[in-house]
Amino acid sequence: MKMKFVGSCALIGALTAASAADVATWDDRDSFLLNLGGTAIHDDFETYGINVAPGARTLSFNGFDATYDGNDLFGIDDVVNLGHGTGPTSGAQYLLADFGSQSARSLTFSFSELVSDFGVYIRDVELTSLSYETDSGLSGMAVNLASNDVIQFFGLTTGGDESLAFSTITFTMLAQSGTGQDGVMFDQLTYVPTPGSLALIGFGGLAMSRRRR
Ligand SMILES: [Ca+2]
Ligand SMILES: [Ca+2]
Ligand SMILES: [Ca+2]
Repeated sequence: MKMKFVGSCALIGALTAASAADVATWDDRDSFLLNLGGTAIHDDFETYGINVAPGARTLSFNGFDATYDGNDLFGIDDVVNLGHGTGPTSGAQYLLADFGSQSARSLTFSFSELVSDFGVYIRDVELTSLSYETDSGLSGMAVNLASNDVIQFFGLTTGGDESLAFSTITFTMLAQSGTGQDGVMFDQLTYVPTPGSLALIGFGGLAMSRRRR
């Protein structure tokens, strides 16, 4: 089993030992999928139009947004043979984000509900490594510097601890190992809304129906 516990001092200090031990990151998608805390929603980036373009912006998907803060290429792309790697890990499309050029850049996924678990394939990381950070205070290394066309998986599960559920997860490039852009492909994204967020949606719907009376 390929699994490692999240073990930062700050995290352990802020949590009980039991809940901290339930947080895990995964570099193997099959193991990640076996350890989800609820019903998963999968997005293969196949149902959107091609919209790759240069510049910082936010794109909306089904149940989440993706915000890129760089000035290079970002968006849904379908180029399979890139000449320096290949694109999707599944289907014909993927979410492309260019990192690199000696300045820190980030990609943030923002969810409309709190999520307990998140995972995604990250392909072709060859100039930098990517760290991750959630708005619930979880952070660490997502994927290490690899070589051309290597497919890596990053998964994060919170073990059902509602205090660790998050609505954003940000991937930020670390020190760059060379010059130029590093096109990185994200594909087969998975997230699990928490039962609490579903209850909140139900409650909100009830409140709205009451106001309409
Ligand atoms: Ca795909
Ligand atoms: Ca490449
Ligand atoms: Ca690359």
